[in-house]
Amino acid sequence: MELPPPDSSGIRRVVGACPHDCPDTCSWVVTVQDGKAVDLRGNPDHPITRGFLCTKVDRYIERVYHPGRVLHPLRRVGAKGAGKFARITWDEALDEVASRFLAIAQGEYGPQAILPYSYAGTMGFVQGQSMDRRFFHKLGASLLVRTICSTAGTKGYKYTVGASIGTPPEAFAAARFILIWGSNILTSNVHLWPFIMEARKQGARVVCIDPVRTRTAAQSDRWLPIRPGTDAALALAMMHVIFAEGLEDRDYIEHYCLGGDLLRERVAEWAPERAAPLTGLPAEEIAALARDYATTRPAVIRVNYGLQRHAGGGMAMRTISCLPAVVGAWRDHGGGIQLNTSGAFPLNTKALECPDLIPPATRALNMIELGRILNEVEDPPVMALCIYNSNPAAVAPDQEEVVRGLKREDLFTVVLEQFLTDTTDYADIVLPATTQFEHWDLNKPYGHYYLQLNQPAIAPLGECKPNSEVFRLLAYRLGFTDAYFEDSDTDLIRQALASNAPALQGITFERLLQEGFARLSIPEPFIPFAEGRFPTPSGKCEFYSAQMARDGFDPLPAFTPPRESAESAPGLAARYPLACVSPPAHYFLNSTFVNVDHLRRRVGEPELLIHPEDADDRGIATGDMVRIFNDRGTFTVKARVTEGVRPGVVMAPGVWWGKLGPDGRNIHRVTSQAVSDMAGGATFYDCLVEVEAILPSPLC
Ligand SMILES: Nc1nc2c(c(=O)[nH]1)N[C@H]1C(S)=C(S)[C@@H](COP(=O)(O)OP(=O)(O)OC[C@H]3O[C@@H](n4cnc5c(=O)[nH]c(N)nc54)[C@H](O)[C@@H]3O)O[C@H]1N2
Ligand SMILES: Nc1nc2c(c(=O)[nH]1)N[C@H]1C(S)=C(S)[C@@H](COP(=O)(O)OP(=O)(O)OC[C@H]3O[C@@H](n4cnc5c(=O)[nH]c(N)nc54)[C@H](O)[C@@H]3O)O[C@H]1N2
Ligand code: SF4
Ligand SMILES: [Mo]
Repeated sequence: MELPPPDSSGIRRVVGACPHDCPDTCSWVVTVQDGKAVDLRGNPDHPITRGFLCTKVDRYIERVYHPGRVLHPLRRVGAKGAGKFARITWDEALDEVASRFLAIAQGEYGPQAILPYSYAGTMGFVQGQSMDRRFFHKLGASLLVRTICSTAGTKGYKYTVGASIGTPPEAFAAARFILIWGSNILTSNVHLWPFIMEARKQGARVVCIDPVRTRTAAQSDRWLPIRPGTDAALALAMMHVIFAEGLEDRDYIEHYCLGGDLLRERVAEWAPERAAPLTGLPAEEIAALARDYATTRPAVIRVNYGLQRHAGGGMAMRTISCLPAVVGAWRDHGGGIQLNTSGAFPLNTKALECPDLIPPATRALNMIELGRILNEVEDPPVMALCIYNSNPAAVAPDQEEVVRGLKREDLFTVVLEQFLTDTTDYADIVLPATTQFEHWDLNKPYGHYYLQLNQPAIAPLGECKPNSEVFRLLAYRLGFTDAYFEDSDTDLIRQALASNAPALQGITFERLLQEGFARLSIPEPFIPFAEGRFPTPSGKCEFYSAQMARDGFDPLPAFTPPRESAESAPGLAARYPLACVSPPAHYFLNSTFVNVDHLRRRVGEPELLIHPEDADDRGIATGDMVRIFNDRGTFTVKARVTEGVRPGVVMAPGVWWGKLGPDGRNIHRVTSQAVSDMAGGATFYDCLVEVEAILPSPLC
């Protein structure tokens, strides 16, 4: 592997990129002495990172050199789930994986009985979506639809705005009204916060809409504790007030939007009094919010994915994303909305993934239905699972079903991992994976407009290999001799950048090697839709979407109640009256970092936040161990009674490793595999539960 040379003192400083699934995609600087990483800090030259990393990745060195790192291949020796392994060589491991894959592919079930399962353990293109895809496409494996995070909201936003493009973070500094909608910025998007602070210094007001008084809500001027899954009703009522009081930007609507009159008619049905009981927010508050939003300029919304993990999540995002066009906020530097910025990066994913290799009629399986896939899918059943960049035994919904599937004796499971997670406990073979310090990658963000190169800083620890290399070696063993399996990691990065798209002009591998990161070639300041030109079919912001009608949706903004709510399922709500959300914990990143002792100590233990009214009804006090349950399952945590959640809502911060919690389980014992309205998205915040105190067993 090529490593950058040391300076005369033997110290090297290597610019890389944080690989984690986070909108900020920080640029970092690793200091290496005698081949060991000794310091890590945020790149001070990067305009978004601005010299600091978050509290989790500040401990990345501890994670890299953690005694729990998997350093050589392992073969299972105990029962599935016991996590007992013996060391084997790479040759033995690769031979076994290759021969099992080959036997399945050539046997009665065929190659579609093999399923890759990966998500965003690393967001890098090389280690996340290149050689792996080539390998599985060539093999003819089943395709995985990667829905666990964001597909419903992304689709809803796309119907309205056209692509995942929005207000740049830097522009938030110019805003005077900032609406934080289902986003815990201080925890999950912390590099946006300094820009919000700058705006505040200039007098901006900050309002936060969240069922939970998060760190971000607590720092905002106003917290609106909405009932989960009802955001579309709030947005419709806001638009009602805006149109009823003539606060809309008629000129913007006329020139740059489609369906203004139809939208006006639709929202006429949505007086705040109708939305109030649904959202749990007083009608006057809704009206006041609408007026503030419509009359303060520039006004910007930071919306995030929490609110789309519900039955109507796609439609909710579609509806909210109409707001900036209704009031003409897109005109202003500092106005608009940000959900995701990744649609602005025209990287050549086709070259990386070689989708042309996919055999015709290959089936696609939805990752959030892993439990169902492993236990119920036939024709062919899944007989081999190859998991990398993901920890499904901890993060996937309906854990009881997931674990039942992973325990199948006839299932061959190989996991590429850095650690022995809840998932590796069920693996037949574990392959040791490098970390971001040890491999090349190219990292695009989803919360800003800079592209980052990750250079390796240290040699791989132990016998670890990058994912890309594992798939190259497996391809070789399966006799795939095509030239595209020979591409090196740096070849792959060059291929990703090979594009005539204007936004990538001037961004080359050589330049990234020199500079570490590069801003897309887009105007400065970037005010994407000041003069319309939306990347929708009509070129306008689509309040009315013919495409939605063709896809079987209401073509106008609408409200779909949560699947598990008094509105949709009164019987269920009577038995399980509490709506349970499980958003990111401050010191973990999904299930990553749970095993880093320093960070786990900061969190303490798995807990459940519950409102005093709900706690009193159940005789629960802070510190009590409680059982959270519904028809899908049950798990144990410690209660914290707080007014920081609204009555009727409980919050269990995610995502603990079950095996590091009190009963070997986590929140996903109660979540469901049901899909959202759009793009098969996850609905694990659409989840009714009951909670009871666990009484100490009587002494006898
Ligand atoms: N520290 C930390 N940072 C992270 C992560 C992490 O695990 N830890 N995860 C990363 C990943 S993968 C992602 S996708 C992003 C996610 O980042 P966020 O989008 O900020 O996280 P979400 O889980 O989407 O939840 C955001 C907020 O939405 C609220 N919420 C839940 N349901 C609703 C609802 O129906 N309506 C409204 N208005 N609010 C609701 C939750 O209470 C939560 O405070 O963060 C990334 N950053
Ligand atoms: N209840 C609840 N559930 C959730 C969420 C929530 O907020 N609440 N968040 C959801 C969301 S938004 C998401 S995105 C998903 C995320 O779910 P996952 O994508 O599974 O993410 P992580 O839990 O971070 O696990 C990633 C794993 O990849 C491994 N890894 C990292 N880098 C590499 C590498 O280079 N090679 C290999 N082989 N492995 C690597 C890490 O060690 C880690 O174990 O979880 C979802 N599940
Ligand atoms: S997790 Fe996010 S905030 Fe933390 S270092 Fe990585 S990109 Fe930056
Ligand atoms: Mo995510």
